[in-house]
Amino acid sequence: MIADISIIKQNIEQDFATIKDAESLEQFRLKHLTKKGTLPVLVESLREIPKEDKPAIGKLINELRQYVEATFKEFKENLEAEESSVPLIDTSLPGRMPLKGHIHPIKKTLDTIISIFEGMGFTVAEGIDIEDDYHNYEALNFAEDHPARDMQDTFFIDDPRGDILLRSHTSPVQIRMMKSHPIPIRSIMPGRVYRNEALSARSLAEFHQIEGLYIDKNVTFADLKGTIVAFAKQMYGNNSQFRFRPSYFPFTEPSAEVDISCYLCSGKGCRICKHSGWLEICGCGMVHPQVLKNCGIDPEEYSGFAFGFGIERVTMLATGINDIRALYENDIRVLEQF
Ligand code: 2NM
Repeated sequence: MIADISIIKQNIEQDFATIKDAESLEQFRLKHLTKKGTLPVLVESLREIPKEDKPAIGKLINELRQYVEATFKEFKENLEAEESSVPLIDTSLPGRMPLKGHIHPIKKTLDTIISIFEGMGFTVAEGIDIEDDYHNYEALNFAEDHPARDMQDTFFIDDPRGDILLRSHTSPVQIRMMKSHPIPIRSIMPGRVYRNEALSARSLAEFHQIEGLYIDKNVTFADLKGTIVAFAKQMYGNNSQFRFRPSYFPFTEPSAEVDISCYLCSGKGCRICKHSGWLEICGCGMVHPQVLKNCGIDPEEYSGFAFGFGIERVTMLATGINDIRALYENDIRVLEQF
């Protein structure tokens, strides 16, 4: 019997050596400590031991039981301490950065244009998107039968007054400003405009313009030229070349369109500038005397210039995006490049 106890002790010691986690600890408990386990069975077997041997054997069994129970407790406590000291998060891993939104390229262009003109003393004015024929066309000297008024180009709004429309340019803001604001006026007017055009890589039915207006005594075409060139050099770089070409708008006389030397080929001619070396950037002119009169300003006393850009077009030149629709599809793979 004494030999048996010593073998049992050896077996249990071997099993202690296999305890390495909660699972092996439980295996040990099931095998040796539960009701049918090695230790209780051994204690139970004491009954069958002859009376005279009981004190000695009983002592051995008791010592074994105390040893096993104490050692098991030790294993259990060590494992629990180990488990609670394992951190739940690995602070050495690199962090996962949250997706951060950023400014849309159209808004970025707008902000840049605004800050350049603010630097030259211009204020920012905004108007309304739903206008009437008078402010969008008539006051701007568009003849009654001017093709731009045609249903093809203008989104008319079904309204009993009959002449309500979505503004086709931001010029009505300038008309309202000239009618209500004391002179001098030096403002830029950014905003959304609407034209009933077929959608393509170059044009959308809804886009953004920024127009500018300067009215005072003795404002000349030289002031217009100086202002546009000062703006464009800040926008496109000091080395850019410019040219003013005669043009026609009903609301300015004389009128001009401004080209900048192509940013890609510096004027040598390439695909972007259609081999002309020049890119058109804006339209401008001296405000037509009739428009000043329509707004209650005496053209004998005052003069002024006005200009207009398409913000999408400026953004396309700045970013190299060559399809205007890409600015509206909000494909994150496009947007996150700018
Ligand atoms: C342009 C080009 C040239 C313009 C003129 C006026 C107003 F109201 F003063 F007559 N507003 N906007 C103007 C002139 C706009 O955009 C291409």
